[in-house]
Amino acid sequence: MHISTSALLCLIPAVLGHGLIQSPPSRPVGNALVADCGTNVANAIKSDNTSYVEALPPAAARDSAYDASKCNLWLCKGLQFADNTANVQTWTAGQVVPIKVWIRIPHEGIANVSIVDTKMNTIVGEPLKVWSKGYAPGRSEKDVPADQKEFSITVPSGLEEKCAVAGDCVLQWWWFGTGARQTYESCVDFAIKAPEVKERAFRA
Ligand SMILES: *[C@@H]1O[C@H](CO)[C@@H](O)[C@H](O)[C@H]1NC(C)=O
Ligand SMILES: *[C@@H]1O[C@H](CO)[C@@H](O)[C@H](O)[C@H]1NC(C)=O
Ligand SMILES: [Cu+2]
Repeated sequence: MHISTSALLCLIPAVLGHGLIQSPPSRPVGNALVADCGTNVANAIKSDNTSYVEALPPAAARDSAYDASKCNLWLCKGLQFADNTANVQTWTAGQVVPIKVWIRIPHEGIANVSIVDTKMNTIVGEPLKVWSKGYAPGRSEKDVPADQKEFSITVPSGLEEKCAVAGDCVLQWWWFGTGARQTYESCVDFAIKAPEVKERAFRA
């Protein structure tokens, strides 16, 4: 009875938990999250930072500090760039970036890794990675295929302006467990550096 077991697992606070990006470092809980999303949301994420997004809107609704204009719970779980400035990655177009995901409790479903424009809240270009089925099957992390936990993305070209400033774009890993009907999100902050101009490529 896989489905009922995992449904039960979701209800036991001690084993709540699902996944996040471990490497590069993903957005953590911090003061900016408390200020923009409120203590209830911050505490919910603190108690299990791998847990699902659907638990957060009810927590926010009971908190007068929650400011929907600054805290989009459906983008990076509301986690804020200001809390992750120490971990900004600098990437160039074409760079291959290894990603490591921690899947604490699997729930089979769909997933993708995309660059999101944080002001517009829209995906920039095509998703860099898509699993249209069969993501995170099984009952424990060891059941999950290795290439769903460790993979790499290639930094697209053409983002030198849009994503030049860290915080304007984010790399978001997004996973939806179709049976559990739960969404997981984890975000890496980065800035795109223009490729180095090759000096003296041409000599007269
Ligand atoms: C998530 O929580 C674990 C366990 O408390 C902690 O070791 C890790 O640093 C946290 N990661 C993030 C991105 O918040
Ligand atoms: C990809 O992720 C976004 C969230 O960033 C989600 O809204 C969308 O449905 C996902 N698309 C696919 C094809 O998985
Ligand atoms: Cu669950």
